[in-house]
Amino acid sequence: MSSLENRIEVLHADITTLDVDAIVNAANASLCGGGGVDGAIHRAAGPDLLAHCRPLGGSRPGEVTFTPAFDLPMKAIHHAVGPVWRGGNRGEPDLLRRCYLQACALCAQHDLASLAFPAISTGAYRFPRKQATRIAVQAVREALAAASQPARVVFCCFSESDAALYRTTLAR
Ligand code: AR6
Repeated sequence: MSSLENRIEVLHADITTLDVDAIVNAANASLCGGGGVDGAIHRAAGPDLLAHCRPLGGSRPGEVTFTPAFDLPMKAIHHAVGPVWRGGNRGEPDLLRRCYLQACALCAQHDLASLAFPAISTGAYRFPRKQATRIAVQAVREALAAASQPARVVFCCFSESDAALYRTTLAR
């Protein structure tokens, strides 16, 4: 297996356009779509995704739900419900960390070689970006060290400043 850092990549892109086996959605607890990256993923995956998600009955912060990707070219979507930032003393860091760990664990379960993450909770859910990035990098490093799948993880950033923050954090 190649070294840990060779298995991690930072891209500035729309996550729906990536060539990976699975993408992570920054979903809400309803799993029925919303704005931000969730809206973009539901639009690109088509109405069958919502039809599939509705009967699932929702999810909870820190949990990740596996679905097919429907009209998207990936094999799967991992719907992570990140925590809403409420000051940081309500378990937000641990809930965010669990999203990253569980999304990686689903790749091991389903034999998916590559996984792309958006910056979960850092948009509408207002998690501070620097802290969220540190948590994301640390959790992904831990998951990659423990398993051969996913072989490759992409941190998919929607702005160049987010991508720079990930690169700096990874360089530490
Ligand atoms: N590709 C990659 N990243 C994106 C894309 C995209 N197409 N679009 C936005 N981002 P957010 P949250 C980035 O708000 O904070 C939704 O309404 C964005 O710039 O999408 O976890 C859900 O339904 C930011 O860096 O997710 C929930 O109700 C990051 O994705 C709520 O928002 C996350 O921003 C979840 O809030």
